Amino acid sequence: MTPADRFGPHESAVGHVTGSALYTDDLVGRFPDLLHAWPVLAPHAHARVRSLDVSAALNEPAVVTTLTDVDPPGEANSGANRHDEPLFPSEVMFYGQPVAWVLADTLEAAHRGAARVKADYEPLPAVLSIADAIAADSFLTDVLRLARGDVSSLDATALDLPVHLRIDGELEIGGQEHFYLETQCAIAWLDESGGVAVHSSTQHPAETQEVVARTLGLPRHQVGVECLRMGGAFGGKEVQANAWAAIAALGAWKTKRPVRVRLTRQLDMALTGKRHPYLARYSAAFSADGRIEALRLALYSDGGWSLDLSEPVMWRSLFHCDNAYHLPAVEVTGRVCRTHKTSQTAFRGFGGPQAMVAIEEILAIAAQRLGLPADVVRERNFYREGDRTHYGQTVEGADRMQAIWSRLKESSEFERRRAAIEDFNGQHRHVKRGLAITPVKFGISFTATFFNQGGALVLLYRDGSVQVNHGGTEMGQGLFTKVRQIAAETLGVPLDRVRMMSTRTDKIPNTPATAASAGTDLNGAAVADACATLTARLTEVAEGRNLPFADLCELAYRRRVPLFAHGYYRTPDIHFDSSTGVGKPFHYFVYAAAVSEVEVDEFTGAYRLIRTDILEDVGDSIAPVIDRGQVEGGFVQGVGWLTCEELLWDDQGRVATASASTYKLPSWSEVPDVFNVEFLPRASQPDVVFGSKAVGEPPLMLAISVREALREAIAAFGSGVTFSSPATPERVFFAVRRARDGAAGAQSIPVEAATASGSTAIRVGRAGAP
Ligand code: MTE
Ligand code: LUZ
Ligand code: MOS
Repeated sequence: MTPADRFGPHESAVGHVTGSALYTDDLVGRFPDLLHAWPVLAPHAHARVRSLDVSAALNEPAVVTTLTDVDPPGEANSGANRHDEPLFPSEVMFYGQPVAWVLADTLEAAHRGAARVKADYEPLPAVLSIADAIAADSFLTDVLRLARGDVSSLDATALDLPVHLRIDGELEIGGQEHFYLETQCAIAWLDESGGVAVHSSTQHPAETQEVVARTLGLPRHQVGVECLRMGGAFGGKEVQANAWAAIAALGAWKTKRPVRVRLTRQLDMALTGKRHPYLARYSAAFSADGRIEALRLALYSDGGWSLDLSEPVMWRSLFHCDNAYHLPAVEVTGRVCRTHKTSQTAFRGFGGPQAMVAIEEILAIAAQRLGLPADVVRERNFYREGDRTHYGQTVEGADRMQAIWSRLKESSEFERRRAAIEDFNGQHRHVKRGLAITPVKFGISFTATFFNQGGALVLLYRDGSVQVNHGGTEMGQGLFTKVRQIAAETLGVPLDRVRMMSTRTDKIPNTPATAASAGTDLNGAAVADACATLTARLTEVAEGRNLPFADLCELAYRRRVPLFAHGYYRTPDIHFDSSTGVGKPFHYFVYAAAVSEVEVDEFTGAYRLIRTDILEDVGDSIAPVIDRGQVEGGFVQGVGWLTCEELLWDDQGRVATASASTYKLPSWSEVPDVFNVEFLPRASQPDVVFGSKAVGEPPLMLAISVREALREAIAAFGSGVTFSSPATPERVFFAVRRARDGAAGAQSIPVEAATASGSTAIRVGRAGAP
C-alpha cells in the first residue's frame, strides 16, 4: 500500500457499474411470501380522527390485514427524542399523514385496500408558515441563545450612537427536498430464532433498532437491523428511516410474514421531512471600513409537526452564524416553529447553511451601502489565529482560511476577471455578469458530545483475508472506500484482501448516526485502532522475520493468538454546556472558499454559472477521488438549494412540489461551465485519522458564492437589492427590475415586492446612514 494507492478504485465500483451492488429493495426477490404495505393518507393538514373503519379494505382480494393503533404490542411512536410521532395518530398533524396501513400480497392490492378504508375527520385550523406560527405562538422549542459582548448599540433608543452604518432586515430562506435516488425502504421478517430482522435504508441502524424494539415492546437484543448501503441519504435518513422500518416490523410481527415498506417518489416527497425553511431577522452595526461591530440575529425555523432533529439543527445554526468572521458583539437566538407540515429534518449542513446565508447577506448589504467591494468587507472580518468564537472555542487554523483566500484569489484570477467583468457590464445593457468569493468555516463533531464515538470489529482469516465491520453506513459518500484504505494501510495488505461488511447492529452496537461529516473520523479511527491491535499481535508472532501476511496469520492461529479485534474511538477534548452557551463543541474546523461567476439576462431572469473555482482544506486526503466527488457534488447540491429548487406548500398544507416535474433539481446544465476544484496542499490535520479532514457537508455551503455572484450581477443593472432564497429566475427577474428602479430613484435599497409565489420577502428598512 503506497500513497499512490489512495487513488485506488471505489470499494463498490464493480457493483455499481454492473448493477450487482444491492440496495434494500433489491432483496424483495428473496422473500417469496412477501407482503406489501400501503398507507391510508389523511386528506387534511390538521384534523381529529373521529373514526376509522378498515373492514371494507379486508374484503378486497389479496389484502391480508391492516395495521392500526390496536396492533402494536409496544409503544407505537417513532419520535426519536421526544416520542412525539405516533405511528397511528388520533390527531392528524400534516397533510397526507398515514393513519393506518394495509398489507397485501401485491402492492396494487394494498393500494386498493387503503382506498377502501373509511376514515372520518374533524378538520382543525392549520398553521402553515413561520409567520403564522409566530403569530399563533406555535413553537416546538424554547428560545435557544448564544451571546457575547455588548449589542446595546443596536437598541432602538441608541440609534443615534456613533455607529457608522446600521442595517436592519429580514431574509426568508427556503427549504430543500433531499431527493435521494433511493426512496425510503425497509423489509422486516421474523428470524429463525424468534427475533425480528430488518433491512433498512437508514443512516442510523442503532436508532432504527431502538424504534422497532419500542414499537414491538421487545428488548433491543431481539431486534437486528442491517443496512447494505443507501442510494443517497443526505441527512434524510438520519431519523426519518425509522417509522417505515417500524411499520414493516409491526406487519411482520402481526402476520409472521416478511413485509416490505417502500415509498414511491411522490409519497416520499409528500410524507418525509426536508431542509428547514428559515426566517432571519437582523440588526447589524458596521464601522466605516466595513468591520462588523454588533449583530443581533433572530432565527426562526419551520420545524413541521414534530421535533425530530430540529433542536440540534438550530444549535448548529447558532454556532455557524459567524461563518468565518469574528463577531465582537453578538446575540443570536433561534426558535423552532411548529407548523402542520412534514417534520423537517437533517440535511447536509444541518442548519449551518441557513445561518451562513444570513451572515453573508448581511456583509454583502453592508459592503454595498459602504461602497466597498464585498470581498474586502469579508476579509476584513476574518478570524485571526487565536480569536475565539462567540461560544468560546479558539479558532485553530484561522491562518488556513487566510491562506485559502489569497491562494484562491490568485488561482482564479479574481482581480483580473473583476476588471474584465466591469468592462463587459459596461458594454452590455441587458446582460450583466457578477463575480463573488465566499468562505466556509464548518465545525466538525456532533454538537451532542456523546454521539462522537465509533466502533469496529476486524476479523483476520487464516489465509490472510480480512473482514472489516464498523458502525458507519455507506450512502454514496465513499466511507467504505476510505475505511478500506485505512484498514489496508494499517495492516499492510493490498486493498483486495479487505472486504467491507454491511452495517449491522449485531456486529457493532449502540452506534451514532453516520452524520455530521464525521463518518470517517469516527469509524475510520475505530478500524485503525482494531488493525493496530492486530498488527501488534502479528509483529510479536513474526519475531523480526519478514513473512507473507497469509503465512503470518496461519502461524498466529497455530500459536493460538486471536485473529480478531475490536476497535474504539472517542473524539477527545470536546464539550459544550448549552446553559452557559460556552464550550468547545467542535474537534476542528474545515475551511474552504469558492469563487463563482454568473451571467444574468434581464429579459428572463435566467442566468448561467460560467465558472467556479474551489479551494478546500481536506487535510491529508485518504481518497482524493472520493473527496473531489464530495466537493463537486456538495457544491452542486448547494447551488440547487440556493437557485432552482423551490419547495411550495399550497393553502391546504399540501406539498405542491411533490415530484420532479414541479421541483427543479440541478442537473448537468447547472454545473459550472468551468469547474476547478483544488485541495489545500500540505494540510495534515493533527489528531484525526491519517491526518485527514471531514468533507461531506462543508462544500454545500460554497454554493453561497453563486447567490452572492447573482447579487453582484443584479446590482450591475442599477443599485443593490436584496432577494430571498432560492434565487429562482423569477426572483432574479424581479430583483433586476428593482435594481433598475432603485438606480433611477433614491440611494436606499428598495423593498422587495411580494413574489409571484405569494411569499413576502426581505425588507431592508430603517438603515441608519452615517
Ligand atoms: N454523499 C453522497 N453521495 N450521498 C449522501 O447521502 N450525505 C452527505 C455527505 N455526502 C451524502 C453524501 C451528508 S449529509 C453527510 S453528513 C456525510 O456525507 C455523511 O458521511 P461521512 O460522515 O462519511 O462524510
Ligand atoms: N446530527 C446531530 C448532525 O445529531 N448532531 C449534529 O451536530 C449534526 N451535525 C451535522 C449533521 N448531523
Ligand atoms: Mo448529514 S445532514 O449530517 O446526515
